[in-house]
Amino acid sequence: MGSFKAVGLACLFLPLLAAGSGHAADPKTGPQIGQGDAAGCAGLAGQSVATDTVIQSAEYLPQGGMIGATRIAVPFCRVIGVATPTSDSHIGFEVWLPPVASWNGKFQGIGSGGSAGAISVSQMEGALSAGYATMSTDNGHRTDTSQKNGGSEQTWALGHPEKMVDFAYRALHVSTVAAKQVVKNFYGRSSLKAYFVACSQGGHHALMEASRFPADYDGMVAGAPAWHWANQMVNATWNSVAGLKDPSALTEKSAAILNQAVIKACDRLDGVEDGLISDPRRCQFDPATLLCKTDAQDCLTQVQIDAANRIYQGAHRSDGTAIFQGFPRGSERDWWRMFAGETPGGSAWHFWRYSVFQDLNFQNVNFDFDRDTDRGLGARHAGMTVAEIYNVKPDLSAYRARGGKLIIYHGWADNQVTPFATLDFYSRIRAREGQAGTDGFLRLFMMPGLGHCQGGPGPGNIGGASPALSHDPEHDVVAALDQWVLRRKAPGMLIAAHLDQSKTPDLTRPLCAYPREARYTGTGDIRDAKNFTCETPRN
Ligand SMILES: [Ca+2]
Repeated sequence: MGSFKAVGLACLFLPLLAAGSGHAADPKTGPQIGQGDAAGCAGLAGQSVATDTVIQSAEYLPQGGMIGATRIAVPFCRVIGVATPTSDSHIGFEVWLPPVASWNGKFQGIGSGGSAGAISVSQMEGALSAGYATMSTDNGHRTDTSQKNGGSEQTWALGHPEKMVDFAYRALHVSTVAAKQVVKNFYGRSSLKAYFVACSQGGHHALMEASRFPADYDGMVAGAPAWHWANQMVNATWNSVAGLKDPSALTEKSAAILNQAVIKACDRLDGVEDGLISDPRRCQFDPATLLCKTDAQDCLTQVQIDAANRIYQGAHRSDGTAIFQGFPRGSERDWWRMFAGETPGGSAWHFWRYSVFQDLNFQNVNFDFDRDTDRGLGARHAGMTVAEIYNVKPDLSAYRARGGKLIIYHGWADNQVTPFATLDFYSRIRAREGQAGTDGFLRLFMMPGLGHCQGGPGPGNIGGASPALSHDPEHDVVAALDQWVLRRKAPGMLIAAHLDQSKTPDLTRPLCAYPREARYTGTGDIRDAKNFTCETPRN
């Protein structure tokens, strides 16, 4: 019964694909890829596709080609546009359109990372190759690559409050509206469904869209969503202060020593000795046990122990009240990349100086967590507080009501966006919608041993930010979302892979929809997903 229904639905969409195409190939003679497409593409140039939004150029590339450092191996129409919703705005975006005959009928928006400021070319290539019409925006600014902190830099925000709003949520919305119109103009009909696929800053933007503009997308994949972004900037500053005061507080070596000790202490808590901690909330390792004694090797100084505890605990006021969640045990390995060095804190390094306080003399090392937290989150730009601009309101009821589906995933070993913030978001949605209401539109996958969006010892390849083993709904999170939206089959489990240095899979493991987790059956290879089942944890 279930499979019959699915097949029936799938067939329903096929006639639409052929019948709705504006300049489709003659089905009797087969696809004539390129002819109508080239003309249709050229015709987009100069069009006004939305309020204050124009297409600057449109070029048909019959052989694909190099875009930046990314090779595109399929033909497509490359559309470049700009939106200027305010006099201070300059939002660049690109839309890539497959030839009519190879379009899958759907649209996929692609997100960005860090402080954005660039078109996400390589992920657009993935969506295009899968047959999607796809879009990415620069979020209203271009990264100044001469800055030492690269894609985290925010010099563009100095004196440009509206650009902060563009970056926070407006650029993605106006780019999405424009791109959907481009799709309609090129193919002669609207896309069947619109998806947004993103991780990190893009995950933040996904939840912004779902809460502020619920009509824009039918389905979203939000990895490691930095949803509480302004508060997260406080926390990233908190985590950086120890190293700013004393560079020995957090080093590559100290992070590795701590990480190895944590894994050793907590690996077996999930019943499988595999170097992964299934749920770090069960791990209580105390870094003080690593305090250096005379002649000791692989130990930590008191300064290093204090810095680690600071990161575990999260930002606090002097009276002990929490400002933000800390990081889990098991996430230590790459802490030093994020919270030490010349420009620690990722986006937080520039956030206070260039964006929030607009004060080039402000030093993060002097951030007063009692005074500057409120002063910063409450600072007003473009008629709003910084918290209002950047933090997502955890209310997705309108998105749920319009039938939108959302898959969130987060690595338990993330060193940039704490997975505890995602659990906080999930619990706020569940408090509003109940468990059944939440399950009807939101699935969360917590991923043991995955770093920030990709990398780490755990199985993290599920599509989106990290290539999937195969593009079916069991292995590819975008295919799982597509199946959920089109066929009402919610993903209860995904099979994730870990790739070795030669890109060969050396571990597969089920990811289970939260709160379930993968449990070893007790027999067979612990690196093979088939020997695990999804179970509700006992504790
Ligand atoms: Ca384990």
